[in-house]
Amino acid sequence: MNLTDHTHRRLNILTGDWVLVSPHRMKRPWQGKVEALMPDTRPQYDPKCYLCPTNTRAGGAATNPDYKDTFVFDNDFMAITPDIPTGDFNKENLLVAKSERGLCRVICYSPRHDLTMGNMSIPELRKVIDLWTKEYLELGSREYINYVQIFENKGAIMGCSNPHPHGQIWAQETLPTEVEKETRQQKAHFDKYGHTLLSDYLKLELKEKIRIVCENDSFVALVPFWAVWPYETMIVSRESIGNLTQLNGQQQNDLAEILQKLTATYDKVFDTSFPYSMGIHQSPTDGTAHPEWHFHIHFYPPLLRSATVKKFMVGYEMMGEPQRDLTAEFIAEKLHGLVL
Ligand code: H2U
Ligand code: ZN
Repeated sequence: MNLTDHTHRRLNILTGDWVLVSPHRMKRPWQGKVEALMPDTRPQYDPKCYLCPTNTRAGGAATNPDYKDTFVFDNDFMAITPDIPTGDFNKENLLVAKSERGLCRVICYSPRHDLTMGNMSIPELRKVIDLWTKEYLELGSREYINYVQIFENKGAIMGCSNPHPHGQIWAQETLPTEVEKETRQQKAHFDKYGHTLLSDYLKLELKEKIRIVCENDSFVALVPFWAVWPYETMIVSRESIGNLTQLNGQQQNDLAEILQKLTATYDKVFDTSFPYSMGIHQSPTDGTAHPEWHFHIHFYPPLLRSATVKKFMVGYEMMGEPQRDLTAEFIAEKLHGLVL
């Protein structure tokens, strides 16, 4: 069989899940046309935005300071909270539940309401990375916090409530499902071969060269072989580092650079401010060493054929497994061609 003509399933080595790929259905929606970006009509400051400097937050919860670069605050509507009674619930192993403690924060990337990662400067993005690192360290060092999930929902289509450039942090007691799967897969590989799963994977990708979007001295952005979302990408560190606190100054700058480049490239795909969910996957903060963990960032964008056509995970995908027509290689070539 070959991967460009015949239906096949690809293994996500990070999770152990499979994706069905039907390349013969690939209708080329791409005409090679690159138009100028639509001008962003958002103001630099929006008096009604809950996240702009000096504004009052939703429900009058607090007033934002006149912040000049990044700003972090406790989420006014936390999904996970620190102060709950703890315990287990179990009826005949049929109804099973556990209490979950943690906390949630919101990070504003910039005081400017009209920016996104794709049009922020490298020094500005570096400040975001510095704050992510500080938060990971501070929250992760709390006794009951065993995992810190940093993420961003961008775009109304992703359920993001506000276009002001911001992300979130949910820090909690237990490894959430996706992270637990990735920990298991990475540990099995590390125990067997003595190096991280993603270092071996990256070596192969750099040799094959067909799924690379862009790269710099410290990071590679690629479309993973097992991508589910049409424009899914992953940023992987060249070195086997486990988390943000292990990046040196050069690597922090390189991370800012590749985040800017990748998100700016996304904006060119459909001449739109590209929506996505982005998340940083890094080592758990449970007090034990995690040599198996290899730092990476996932981007899961929902768009399929245009700025308004979304991919829905429905039908077979809900009942069976995710499916795609456009191959990872096809999308990687397209994205690579759009990199400035
Ligand atoms: P999104 O990035 O998915 O839109 O979520 C924004 C978060 O910001 C959301 O979790 C919080 C919401 O609870 N928020 C506040 O904490 N205070 C506010 O005044 C508005 C939104
Ligand atoms: Zn704003």
